[in-house]
Amino acid sequence: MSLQIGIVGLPNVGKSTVFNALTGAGAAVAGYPFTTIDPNVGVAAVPDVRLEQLAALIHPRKVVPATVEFVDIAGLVQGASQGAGLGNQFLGHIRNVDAVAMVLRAFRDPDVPYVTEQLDPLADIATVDTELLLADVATIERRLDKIHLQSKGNPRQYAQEVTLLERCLAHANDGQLLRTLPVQPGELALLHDVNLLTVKPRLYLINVGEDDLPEGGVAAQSVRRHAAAEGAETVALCADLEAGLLAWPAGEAAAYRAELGLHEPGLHALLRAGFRLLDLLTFFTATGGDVLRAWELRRGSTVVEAAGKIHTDMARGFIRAEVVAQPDLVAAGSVAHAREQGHWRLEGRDYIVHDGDVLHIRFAV
Ligand SMILES: Nc1nc2c(ncn2[C@@H]2O[C@H](COP(=O)(O)OP(=O)(O)O)[C@@H](O)[C@H]2O)c(=O)[nH]1
Ligand SMILES: [Mg+2]
Repeated sequence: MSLQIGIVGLPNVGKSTVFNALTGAGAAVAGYPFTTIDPNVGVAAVPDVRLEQLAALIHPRKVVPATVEFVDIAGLVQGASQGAGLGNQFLGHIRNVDAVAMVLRAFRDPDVPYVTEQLDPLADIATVDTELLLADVATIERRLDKIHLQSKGNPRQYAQEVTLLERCLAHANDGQLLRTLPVQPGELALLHDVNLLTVKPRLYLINVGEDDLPEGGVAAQSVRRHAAAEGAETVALCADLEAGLLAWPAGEAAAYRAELGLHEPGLHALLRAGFRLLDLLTFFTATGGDVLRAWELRRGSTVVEAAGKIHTDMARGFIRAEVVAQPDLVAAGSVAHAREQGHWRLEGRDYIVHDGDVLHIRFAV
């Protein structure tokens, strides 16, 4: 299953506008495919200049980009952790995604009502986080109660988890996101099983007015400082503008962006940030020169895991991988030249895939 990013935030901040723009962007970017799995889940193509460079070299019949899935999650309201609004449904959706993109309203528009009178993205982050933290506290308490019952005969078995959960509880009760709690690698797996909301990697998507582009103005600055302290990503864009420009001829859209001081669509920066957030890298395959494809893969994966993404038979019957780094292949100008220049290597099953590797898997079944 693909990794998913949940788009969350208060009502009327621009979540659906961003989601729909990501949909449209897929169609507009060189015919890259976008499919909607259900009205709230979409697959967005990740723009990658390396894919275009390879296409210019290989002239494939078809080009398939790497993808990221987005989920448009209903707006959160204060009290969600107690079931207010779509409370439980909202939190359940966040539980199912791998990372969170929190949309923050920094655009002014008297025609679009807002929950507060003043725009204050930091206060909005605090509102959402309070609900997420309350939900996490409830989850941890339930888990501790359960362990308490189960461990009567054998308290030692759960000692490590109990200590960790108590540390989490203290951290969350102190108003701190659990993703900022220092943990050991072994403890991470334990936390993963408990499925807490504030552990998930996070991106702040600051939806600014057109006047505040390209930097995003003071609101964006304060969010960036907040994000840096948390180790979160930030992207500032104007959702309305991004959505609107998709309907423009490419040249005119680019000229208008340039006037605003933007050198690329904000959606591209968002997609790249999402890719980093999910800790993904890209590898490429060119099957018989026919289909050139970019694949997303978790950082640190072996070449056998990469092969398994392409086809389970390739992982099962893996023999060796032929590997060339994308820049070396492009610089060489052809596979034959890359081989002559010694850039084409053979790697065994333990090889850890690098970002930009072009792979050809040798396998037998
Ligand atoms: N002026 C302005 N309006 C926006 C912007 N982004 C979204 N909107 C408008 O705000 C309203 C709510 O947007 P929507 O995406 O449905 O918000 P959601 O409730 O967070 O999903 C819509 O009328 C949008 O057109 C923006 O960047 N600038
Ligand atoms: Mg919406």
